[in-house]
Amino acid sequence: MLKITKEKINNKWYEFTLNSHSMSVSFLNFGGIITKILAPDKYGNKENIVLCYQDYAHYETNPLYLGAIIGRVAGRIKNATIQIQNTEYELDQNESCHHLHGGKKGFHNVLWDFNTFQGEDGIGVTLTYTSPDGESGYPGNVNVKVTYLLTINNEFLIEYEATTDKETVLTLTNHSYFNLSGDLKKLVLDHEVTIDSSRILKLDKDLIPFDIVEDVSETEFDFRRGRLLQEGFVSNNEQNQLVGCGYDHYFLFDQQAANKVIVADNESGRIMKIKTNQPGMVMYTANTMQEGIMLNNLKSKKYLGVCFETQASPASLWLNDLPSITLLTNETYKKQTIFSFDVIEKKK
Ligand code: FUC
Repeated sequence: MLKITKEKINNKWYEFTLNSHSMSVSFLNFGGIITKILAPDKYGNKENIVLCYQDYAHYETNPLYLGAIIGRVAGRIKNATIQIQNTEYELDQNESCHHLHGGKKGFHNVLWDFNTFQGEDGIGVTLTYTSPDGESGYPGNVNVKVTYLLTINNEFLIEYEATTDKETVLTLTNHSYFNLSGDLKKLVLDHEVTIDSSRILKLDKDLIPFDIVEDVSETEFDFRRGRLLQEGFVSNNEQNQLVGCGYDHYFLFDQQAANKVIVADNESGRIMKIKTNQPGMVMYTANTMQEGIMLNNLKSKKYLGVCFETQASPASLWLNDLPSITLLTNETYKKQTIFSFDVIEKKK
């Protein structure tokens, strides 16, 4: 029933596929990049529900950050500068004067060691990487372990663990773009999303959070009772318009619901639920996606996918009252995100 396969790609990487009776997840040991998630629709058709490049060579530069592990710090760090115990560290500036997604040599762009494992209820691969002191400007030698696990219950778990030998900052995520229509049949306009969140971070023109919105009630950011993504694409809300008409915002979870996020595509019947012990996530609806890059069967374009980047926000470095991203030498960073897949109603 459960099976792992491993295939050599372009003579330098491995692509692993975790197979259960009803779905499969494929990924590379380069960047831990998820290349495919095949999940059934309401008729039982298995189709790919994440964006992937047609040509594997594109993962080398990965301009869209497709499917990758993001670190050391996911998101933007203002002026590419951090301060830790009165020492200032200059990070890579890879988006004008700012630092984005761990810099040029972020975790999306390194080769990970791997170990496969197989249990009765699940199979998986543990990816490990040691990020040397000073990499991309960050202090501390950091040992990172990311585990991908597929269970017999159609759950895909991502577990993150990290330790450091010097106080540092760290917040990891995965940058998969989901499109539940299957094989990119349509844009994500009528994906219906529910989020356990009443607070978001407000962005400045460089997409850097500068304030907390304490109550999203009666705005396009209130997803507590479910909302179609397109409502934010056409809205007059200045925050939707600022990011290219859509969402690229950090949502703080309220911790009211077990599922922090629920995503449904009525036509295919696919439904994805997300549970996590992360305090929030960035929802990015590919508003500013570079267009024209060949994906599996069509070219990249705006609104072709949606990312749910569960993480703590780097804005905690300059805004009060947000969960910290500091990692101390006597701590182990331990986070988990579980994606579970189902269909709304099975059809014959
Ligand atoms: C997301 C966004 C960014 C960026 C990137 C590719 O995490 O927050 O704006 O475009 O992904």
